[in-house]
Amino acid sequence: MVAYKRPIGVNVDLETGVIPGAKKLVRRLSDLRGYFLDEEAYNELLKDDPVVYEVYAMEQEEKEGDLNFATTVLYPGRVGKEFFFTKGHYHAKPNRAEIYYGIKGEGGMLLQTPEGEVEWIPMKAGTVVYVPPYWAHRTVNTGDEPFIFLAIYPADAGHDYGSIKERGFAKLVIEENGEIKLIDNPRWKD
Ligand code: S6P
Ligand code: ZN
Repeated sequence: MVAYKRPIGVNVDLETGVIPGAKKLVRRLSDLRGYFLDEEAYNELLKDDPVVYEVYAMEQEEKEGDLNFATTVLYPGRVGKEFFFTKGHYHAKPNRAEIYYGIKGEGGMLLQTPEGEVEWIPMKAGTVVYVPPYWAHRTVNTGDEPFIFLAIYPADAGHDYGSIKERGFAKLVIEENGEIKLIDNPRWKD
């Protein structure tokens, strides 16, 4: 006999990204130590320790076949030339895919295979991004207002932050002379 769970319907606040009843996670700059290239700029900004992003997650038990969903509110800002970003991760079960949907603001997603092949997908309200199995993914706020999006992912996907924390992505997303640029990450090692 199947133990039926109850369906859920919630309204995401499209201005703030809040999902009523969701679990809230806050990531401050101090949670992102070692992630940004410019350590001097990082330490200077750390005096205020700003919130870089918040996640509102509706998560189920980590079982195959079920789905989670979560909004992320990624604040505008930079550490040196680098735009604020989420930590970025592979899934602990690396073959699990994911869908993102842009709600507000502007930014993009950096994706990377374990071999270091990188893709950059610009995002704004209405953009749907398909994250294929095996690709690490990080979102970046390239605008001057909060960048808000919804993610839908398998409940058993999990997060593997380790290799991104150690090596980062092969590309950095920076602002230079008023332009958004992707440059090689000097700390990236194959
Ligand atoms: C989960 C999904 C998102 C991120 C969130 C924060 O699979 O990709 O909900 O968890 O955007 O990013 P991160 O890299 O700190 O988990
Ligand atoms: Zn994910």
